[in-house]
Amino acid sequence: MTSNATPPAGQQGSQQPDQQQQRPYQTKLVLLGPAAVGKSSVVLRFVSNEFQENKEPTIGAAFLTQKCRLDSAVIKFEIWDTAGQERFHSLAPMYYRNAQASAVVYDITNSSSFEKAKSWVKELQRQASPNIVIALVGNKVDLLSEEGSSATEGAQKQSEEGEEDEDDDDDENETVTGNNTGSAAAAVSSKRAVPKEEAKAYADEGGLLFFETSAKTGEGIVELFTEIAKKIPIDQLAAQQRSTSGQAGQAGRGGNAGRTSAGGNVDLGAGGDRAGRDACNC
Ligand SMILES: Nc1nc2c(ncn2[C@@H]2O[C@H](COP(=O)(O)OP(=O)(O)OP(=O)(O)O)[C@@H](O)[C@H]2O)c(=O)[nH]1
Ligand SMILES: [Mg+2]
Repeated sequence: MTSNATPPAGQQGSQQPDQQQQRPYQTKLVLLGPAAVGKSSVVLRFVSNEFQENKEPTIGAAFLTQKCRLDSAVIKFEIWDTAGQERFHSLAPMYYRNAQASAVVYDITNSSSFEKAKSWVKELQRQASPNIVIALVGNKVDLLSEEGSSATEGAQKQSEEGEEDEDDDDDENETVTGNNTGSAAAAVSSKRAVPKEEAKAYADEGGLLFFETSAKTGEGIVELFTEIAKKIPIDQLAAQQRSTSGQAGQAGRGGNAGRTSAGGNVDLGAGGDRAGRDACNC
């Protein structure tokens, strides 16, 4: 279920009066990566500071917002959490178009997910905005220290569900869920499959931010979004938002709202109840 989270109490109350008046810079951020690597869980941790062991696969995409307060500015992330199943791949350009930032997520216990993440990075470098900030995110680091955890079972269960979905689509080999199922259950184990140094070297080479995270424990999550926020070129964003304020600005969520309708596959259930939240975990 995505109707999980009640916003943590007290976060909004921590704002200082002068900070409340500071106008946030809207920043479109898209999460990409193969199925079941934890994209939605990373967002859920960031937005609501929660984790679900058995998070269901995203259908289409979900929209959520969260503010991140830096010393110099407040960034309001407008987050598009895309579906990793291969059958949704063709929708992705709708979500990364005009995005200022992207987090490309893989599962550190699944090397195939790292390969797929790299192909998402390539796609972004070819087709997204040239100055997009890209972060490579190796998720599920908690599995390194947990043998036979319930989270492992949860991930496996979700993979099985993902496989059913893919059966409908005759496309089961194209998702990472296929690597996490049945006899390959060991792939979702406590063993690291993607060396940190290798991923970091790849990220450095491509000028990407790099983080290892755990949506389960919260490790690295705030750092991820804070470092992305710091790399957003605020001056450009300000100029852009000034020039469009009389037009697209009136649409609330800006151009995203139009694309949501156009896509027709957006699952707003996960984020709709939080889309207007002002809380900030940064
Ligand atoms: N142990 C552990 N499990 C995680 C972590 N993040 C996600 N999971 C589990 O992995 C499974 C998949 O998580 P999701 O967040 O739905 O993955 P996703 O990438 O959004 O998947 P799609 O929406 O299908 O693309 C769920 O069972 C989560 O509970 C993590 O950091 N650690
Ligand atoms: Mg998801």
